[in-house]
Amino acid sequence: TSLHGVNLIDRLVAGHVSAGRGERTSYLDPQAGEITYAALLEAARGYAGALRAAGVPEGARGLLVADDSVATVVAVLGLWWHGCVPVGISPMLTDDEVRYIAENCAAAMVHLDAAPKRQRALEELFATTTQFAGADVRAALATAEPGPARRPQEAGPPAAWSAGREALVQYTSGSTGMPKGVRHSAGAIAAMADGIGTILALTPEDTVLSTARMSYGYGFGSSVLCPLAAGSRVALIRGTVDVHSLAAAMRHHQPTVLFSVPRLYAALLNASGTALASDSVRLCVAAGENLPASLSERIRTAFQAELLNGLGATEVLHIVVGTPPGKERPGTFGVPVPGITATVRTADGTPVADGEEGRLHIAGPTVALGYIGRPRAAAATFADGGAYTGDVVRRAPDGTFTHLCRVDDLLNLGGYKVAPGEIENVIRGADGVQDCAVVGGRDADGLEQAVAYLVARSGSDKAAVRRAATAAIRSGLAAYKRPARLEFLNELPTTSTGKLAAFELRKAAEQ
Ligand code: 3SK
Repeated sequence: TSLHGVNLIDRLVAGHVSAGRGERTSYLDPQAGEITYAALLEAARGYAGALRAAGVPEGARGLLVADDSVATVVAVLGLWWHGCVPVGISPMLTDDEVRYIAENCAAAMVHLDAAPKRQRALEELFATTTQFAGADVRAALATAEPGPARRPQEAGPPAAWSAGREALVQYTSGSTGMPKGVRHSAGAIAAMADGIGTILALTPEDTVLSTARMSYGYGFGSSVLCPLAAGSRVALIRGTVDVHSLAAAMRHHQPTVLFSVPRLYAALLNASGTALASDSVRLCVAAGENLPASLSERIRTAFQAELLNGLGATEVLHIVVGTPPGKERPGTFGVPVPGITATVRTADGTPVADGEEGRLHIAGPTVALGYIGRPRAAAATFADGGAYTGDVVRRAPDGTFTHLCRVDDLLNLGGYKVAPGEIENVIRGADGVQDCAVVGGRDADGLEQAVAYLVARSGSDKAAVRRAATAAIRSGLAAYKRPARLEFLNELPTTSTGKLAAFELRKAAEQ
């Protein structure tokens, strides 16, 4: 990577075309079919031209409220081509969250690509904003005809990015308040290939399948940045992935590299035992949440493949600590990837000795530029020459890192960081609920799950309160945020100072 300039289009797409790999498949999309690198490049050019024709200024941010689709990748590449900053978020977010993010990042345009009902709601939400639609991109890919999202003749040459310039924004949830917009530099994107990229060692022969969604840091790296940098093929699954859609996609695409979260590996193994839908996988990547040692052994046995257990954070772009293939250490996250320095520090930033616990601090080229606004949160996270990931860890004398817990009280539910307060607020709104506290417990695979403790109003019927709480949870929370268990207590335990004794609930929830 030159310190001065990064041509993102060249690195991720055009370079493969000029190296004679233009006819190789870039994406296998359930709706658009098989798209070559050459077609991806032309679609990105068309999208960039359409942005220019619509008057979207260079340097502006563009908001993508979009499912995983080759059209979403085209939008990202088109924005980069035109010198704009993609901001990808999930259509599963609530209208309030989407509205907040659009304002927070000052989006100059939106690209919408969701299931039909959600798509209509989003189009109404953004009635006064310049809109692009995923369906138009797919239509243009199918026909190669100019359409609303395709004006190749209008595009200039792909923008040159200086390494330190903001090129990508990803939103991450906090324990309080609205999500924070993490600002990534073009240099960080380019540096991924020399960090986690060297461990993954993807090649043009690989077929990548990721259950992590592109609208989150893990998924964007696994379905866009890492495979495009290597010229690999990516098989996409649209919408939320469950064990059935994963098994079907594995059967159909025979991936060589699988990116997923421990929760889905567990669900797949629990559903199929060792009779997996595919024996094509050479590398399993597990990240997003802690991988218990027992589950890691089960994955290795079932897949008969290498296993990379990685720890990443949106603030550092992708996986920064991981178990290199061939050097598995079940129950640990392994060692820093090349180019990354990971240290364990006290609350005031002093490094601690091996064996002691502390906050994980990451320094290296993939550390983000900061947050959009939020100066206090930014000062707490981006400090001491790098970033704190929010994880409490310990480093052993052999250099391997073990995860202990989060610094904040965020729950990690299958890689999604969820604030207990958000779940509590929804449950408190249900008829007959007097109070509620949500803590993390463990499921049978040792993975974190949300457990809600409820106090019913006196005189109310607990069965009716349970029904009301369940209904409120169904209508008020995305599926991944829903508690696995609802338990009734006569009152919530408190400390001597009258605060919630969350540790008592956590202990109970572990059982
Ligand atoms: O664990 C995460 O949240 C994460 C975030 C960004 C990139 C990669 C990972 C695993």
